[in-house]
Amino acid sequence: MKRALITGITGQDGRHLAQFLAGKGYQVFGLIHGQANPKAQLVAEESPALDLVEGDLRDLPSLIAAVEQVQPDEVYNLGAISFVQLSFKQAELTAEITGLGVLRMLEAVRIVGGMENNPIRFYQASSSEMFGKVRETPQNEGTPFHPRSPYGVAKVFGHYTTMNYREAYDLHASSGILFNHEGPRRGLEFVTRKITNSLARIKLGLQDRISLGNLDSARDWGYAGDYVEAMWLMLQQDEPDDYVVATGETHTIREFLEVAFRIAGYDDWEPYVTHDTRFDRPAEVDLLMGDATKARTKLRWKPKVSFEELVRMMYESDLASEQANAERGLPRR
Ligand code: G4F
Repeated sequence: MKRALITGITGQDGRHLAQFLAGKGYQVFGLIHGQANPKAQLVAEESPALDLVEGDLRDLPSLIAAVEQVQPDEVYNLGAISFVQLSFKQAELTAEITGLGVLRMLEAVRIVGGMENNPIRFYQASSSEMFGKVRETPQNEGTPFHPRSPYGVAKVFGHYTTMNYREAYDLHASSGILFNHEGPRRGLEFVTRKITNSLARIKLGLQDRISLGNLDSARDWGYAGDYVEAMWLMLQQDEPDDYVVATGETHTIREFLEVAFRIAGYDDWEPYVTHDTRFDRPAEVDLLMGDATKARTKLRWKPKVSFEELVRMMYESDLASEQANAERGLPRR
């Protein structure tokens, strides 16, 4: 039985990946930090066979102890401060966790090492935010980086550090440059889930409007459940490498609103949306669109869920859960 250690186990991708790997017959371990982490119960319920191990991306000894305890075949480093807007307010903490956390996890893997004939394989969650002010469209593995946020800068550090450990220590260390990936498990702070959840509440008469920032930026949005398969495929290759994971389609926030409101049975979204400058960013990423040709050809990976199916899935899930909450008499937010 293969053993996998996942950091960021309580996040959207960690939860999807834990279930995906369990389905492949892995024994899955999730790194969890902090006392009485409120999300520990949720992941334990979702993935009953999952083992939680204590450790913190700010604390190298705890990471070494976790890797020693688990003796993983594969480590997936998904842990990060992943909300771009927060990274502007907590830039140092973002550099510490999203950036230096990668270095510490790689050190733990290098120090513990794994069996001589079966060294630990490492996956780094790199991000399309590294392309930032894009130099070309679509973006591929060779497109230069120009990050536009402390989050993007920290991800570039993590990306190059992973590459350096691969070259310097011969680690089987790969990076997935994942474009935006969403789904019903997405946090409510991200724009897609904020829209589908607010829309469900508007439909149920629980809310009047959605306050949003910049509606003109465009993103390449895929389904998170599809993207975790690409992570796993990277670690099954003989050679480590970097891969763009994307749909190749891009849509503005306006288009997302149009599709979501149409699915919910509205002709026009504009009366329900107001602009709030609090959601504007000091520096914006205007357009992301990925070219995943390498992942398609080398990994034989392709996304299964279309943009419209993704929006529908998220809206229907939010409608069902908001309806259930309303029926249970939970207080209005
Ligand atoms: O949903 P977002 O917060 O995602 P963003 O910034 O693209 O980052 C996400 O994807 C990255 C991959 O490219 C990941 F690396 C990262 O961890 C994260 O998962 O914002 C999307 C767009 C932005 O242009 C933002 O300015 O939506 C715009 N937006 C407009 N109004 C808003 C809002 N974003 C948020 N979160 N909230 C708003 O009210």
